[in-house]
Amino acid sequence: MYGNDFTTPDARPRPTPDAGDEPATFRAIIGDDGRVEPRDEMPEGYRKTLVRQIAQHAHSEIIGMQPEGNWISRAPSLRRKAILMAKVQDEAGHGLYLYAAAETLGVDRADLLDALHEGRQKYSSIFNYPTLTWADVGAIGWLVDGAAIVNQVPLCRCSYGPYARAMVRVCKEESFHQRQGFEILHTLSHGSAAQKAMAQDAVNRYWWPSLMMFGPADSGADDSRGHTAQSMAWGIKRFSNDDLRQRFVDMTVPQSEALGLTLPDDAIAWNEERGHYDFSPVDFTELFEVIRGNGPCNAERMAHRVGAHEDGAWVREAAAAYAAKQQARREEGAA
Ligand code: FAQ
Repeated sequence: MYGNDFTTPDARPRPTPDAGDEPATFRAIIGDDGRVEPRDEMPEGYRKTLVRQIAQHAHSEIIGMQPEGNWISRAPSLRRKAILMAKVQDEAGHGLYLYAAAETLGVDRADLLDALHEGRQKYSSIFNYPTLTWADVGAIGWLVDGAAIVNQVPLCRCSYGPYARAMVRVCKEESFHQRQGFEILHTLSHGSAAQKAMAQDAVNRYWWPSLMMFGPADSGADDSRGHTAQSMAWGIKRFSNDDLRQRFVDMTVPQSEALGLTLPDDAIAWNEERGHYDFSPVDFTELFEVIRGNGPCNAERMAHRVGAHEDGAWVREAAAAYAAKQQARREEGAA
């Protein structure tokens, strides 16, 4: 029901990798649908694409702690508070696995964080929307984690080994996250009229931004736009953004019915011929505006992140000094 495990074969045949100046060993691994490991030869473009995507993903996990962290002190019960704390902590852990995966590509996490703080690297658009009510925590779990799962399950088969392996654990945890969101909304939608209205309002506000999470259109007339074609040729992405968005809609519509909530799109209807739900076109102008920094909370999110990083400088310094002391002791002992 939650759609966290799907095994559908790749949606369309992967284009034959462009031979270009790609090392033969790399082409053989990609051709066999194997895993590229850190010490394997790889084209610079492949390495750079992975650094960009994995860093953006890691940044999303840690910035994504903010909208929900905002509700830890106001969760409506001790049980809800404990669950939410565990979830937010999980997101920090996902950031750590992902920064570690990026480091296997020869970059330093301190540099990646600088790039985030200086606006040279992105994070997911979705975390620039506010969490106005407790129901928003439910909507994030159900819709945002739901979208994250649909996007990330195929990444467990990404051609880059360290990223693919990190995704296996991340996806298992996201699956719990989605269930907690669904449960929050289910409780609210079966509560008082005011609670149900709060749940509906949260879904109304989070629906479209969740569809935007999948990225801009990249099929049909937009087939050659963005990074999708090359990333699919390299086995980094397994599906187009549009295919995953459709999969998410197909999974979510029946769940909304189980919740007794509606999705804010009158065009949603089962299309027998296509075997999918139809839905209205996504407003990508809004997505690009949010990516450019003009979403409702971009400035707040970045200010909070940079402040937290500065406040944590003493911890990093203390850890580095301790590691240096331990290293010096080991060297003394060995001498
Ligand atoms: N936001 O050609 P494409 C989570 C950019 S889930 C911002 O399609 P690509 C869990 C893109 O970077 C969220 N920017 O690019 C959680 C590119 O920019 P560039 C994180 C976006 O990379 C839940 C340009 O637009 N998940 O954190 C977005 O092939 C709850 C063209 O786009 C991941 O990062 C966007 N939504 O495909 C945590 C998953 N979409 O470099 C806390 C891994 C696109 O040309 C609470 N990433 N852009 O300037 C991916 O799967 C891919 O990177 C996509 C984008 C699908 C996001």
